Amino acid sequence: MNPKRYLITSALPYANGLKHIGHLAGAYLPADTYVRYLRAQKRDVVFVCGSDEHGTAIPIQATKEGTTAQAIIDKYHGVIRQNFDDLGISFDIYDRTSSPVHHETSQEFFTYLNSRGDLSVQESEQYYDEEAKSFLADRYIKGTCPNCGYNSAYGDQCERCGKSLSPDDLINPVSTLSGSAPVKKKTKHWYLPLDRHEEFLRDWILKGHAHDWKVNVLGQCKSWIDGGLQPRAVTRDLDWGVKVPLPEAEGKVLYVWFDAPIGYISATKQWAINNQKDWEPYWYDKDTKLVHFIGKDNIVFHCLIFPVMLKLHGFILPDNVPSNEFMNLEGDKMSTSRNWKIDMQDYIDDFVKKENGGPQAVDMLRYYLTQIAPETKDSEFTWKGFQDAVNSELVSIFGNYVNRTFVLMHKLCNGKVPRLHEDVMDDKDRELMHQFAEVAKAVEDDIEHYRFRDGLFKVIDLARKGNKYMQEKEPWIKAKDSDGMGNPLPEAQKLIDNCLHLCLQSCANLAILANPWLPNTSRKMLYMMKVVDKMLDWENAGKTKLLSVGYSLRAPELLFRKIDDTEVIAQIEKLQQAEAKAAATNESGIRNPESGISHAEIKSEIVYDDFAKLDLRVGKIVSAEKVEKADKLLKLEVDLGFEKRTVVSGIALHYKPEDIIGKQVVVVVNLAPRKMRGIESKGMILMAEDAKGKLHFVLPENTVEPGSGVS
Ligand code: B3M
Ligand code: ZN
Repeated sequence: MNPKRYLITSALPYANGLKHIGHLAGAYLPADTYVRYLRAQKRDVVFVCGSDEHGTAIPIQATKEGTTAQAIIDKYHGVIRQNFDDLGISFDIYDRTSSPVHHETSQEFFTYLNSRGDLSVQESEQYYDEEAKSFLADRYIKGTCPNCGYNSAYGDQCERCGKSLSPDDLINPVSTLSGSAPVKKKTKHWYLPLDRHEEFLRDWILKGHAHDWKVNVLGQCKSWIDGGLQPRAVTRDLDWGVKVPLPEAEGKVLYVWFDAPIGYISATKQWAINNQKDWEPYWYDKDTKLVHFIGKDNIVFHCLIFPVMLKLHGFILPDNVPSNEFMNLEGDKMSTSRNWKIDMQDYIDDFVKKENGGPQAVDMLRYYLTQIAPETKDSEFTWKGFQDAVNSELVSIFGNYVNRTFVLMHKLCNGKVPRLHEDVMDDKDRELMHQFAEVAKAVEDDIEHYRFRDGLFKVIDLARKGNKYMQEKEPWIKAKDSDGMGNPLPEAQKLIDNCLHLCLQSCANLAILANPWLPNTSRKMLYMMKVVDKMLDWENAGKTKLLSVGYSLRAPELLFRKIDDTEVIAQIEKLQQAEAKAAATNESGIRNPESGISHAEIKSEIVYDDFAKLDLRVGKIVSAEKVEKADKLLKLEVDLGFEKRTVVSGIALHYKPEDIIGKQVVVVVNLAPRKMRGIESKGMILMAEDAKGKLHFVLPENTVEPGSGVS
């Protein structure tokens, strides 16, 4: 039995900066896919999200940008909301936690729990910055992570290893306000005593949801619960946030992780106000299915802390929390501080807002991000992978199938849906027809169980089967079986009709099935088929007679375009430049207090075996020339003693070709070859980069034989 209604939430992004496609793939795109499916099923669903505008991340960003916290949230709330809109994330409301409704709702929540004795009050010693005269909550304090040794971990979380921390866990803590070492000072705070709810959490999650929650989510919950739950402070000494509604709590606000999830409730209220609906059933009626889509760093808040709050207040609990793992980028973790990321805004500017972009560019990204979704383990975005997914699946399989079907229907069937002649149907026809319902059922099952990657694969596979069927039926060959005047003989025409009738019905099915993932593509197909939106209702999925016989259809339009090699190269260069720029100016890098110079962060620790995999050799540059149409690249010929190799190096802005011939260099010789501007580069030259970004060769002190090893 389906629930009476659905409430779907995506994690509220902090309005402290642009959000990247890793965020999109983690908590927004899967939720949107699910919601589009539910809407097509005509279920009662509300999809809520909004900006998280509290916490220390906001005022810290304001200091960085030399402005106020209010200006920061106004700016990023606007941009993020527009980005989601541009990428087809179809929230019913995108709210914000700075709204009056939210402040009231969170205060009421706090007051309710406090009045019932569900919170405890404790005095404790916390870090305090005497210079800045301020307590150092969460991100106002930094230090070395006890888990991975990263030297810029925050007081609430290590951004490198993802571990949740408290300021007391940090080794060598420093204040990010003044840079000084903090002292300890007494302060009073309100706590949510999670330890009182251990039994409840154990029963509800580890027993109750052992079979329907994802293993990665269950695993994290289990390790938290087994580790012993502690009371969690739900207030902070800060002036940015929702004020604690008690006279004795002057100067304190609710902890951002207390108020942010309540944002789901306030957003629902706001949605109800905007649409003259009741919000209560969505949060009180047990027949509502509440699903939180999040990234893995938010699991503990959504699976342990917020549910305890919800239970105490008498609200319903989430039915599922389908959290994703992380998406890496071109061999490295996505990172905002290192600028190793692709912002939604970047993709929108470089692909969607281009002349050859538009809605189809949106679907191309949605397609690839789903195809590599980190549903069960970390995954990786590469521009080459994006190109392959678009060119060899969307263009060559899906787009091509739909296009061929329409072209042939116009050519061989007068642009009208041909009849199905039962008398000449064969097993292949029946098999394809049978597939519609089969695939529809399987896709439905995948979506209902949050397996969006598998579901999408099945949709593409139906197009693949259609292609194969058409290839076997060869209607263009049958058309040659003619009466001498260019018209196929009646028997041949029947076979042509059957093939194209079934291909067209399968295209209609593809439009319905692809819609949750590729809404723009489905809309375009509707236009080509001259049918209304209603056809996309899920009850039509699997039907064999979606398009009426004799109905004339429009000429085909290409559904997708190919991605060029040059676009891939340009994007990789853009990434590398952005990273280099961040390294030169990075605040989270390592700053030498005497010289004031910042250095890039130290990368994560490796073991000797990782290093030993590198094969470094001394080589000698024997020739050098500029690469056409690439200002930064030189094509070098390097003598390695055992062979001469071509290496393309990004040093053209720093060296003239004629000046470097004869120079000794150190080359990574076992790096996989890579094509740059059509030239295969076999190796990489080591360069030192100074504080101004100028590159210098790394050389042995004395001349050595080419081919000599470096270790
Ligand atoms: N803003 C953290 C994050 O973006 C936080 C999520 C809140 S969801 C209620 O990772
Ligand atoms: Zn760490």
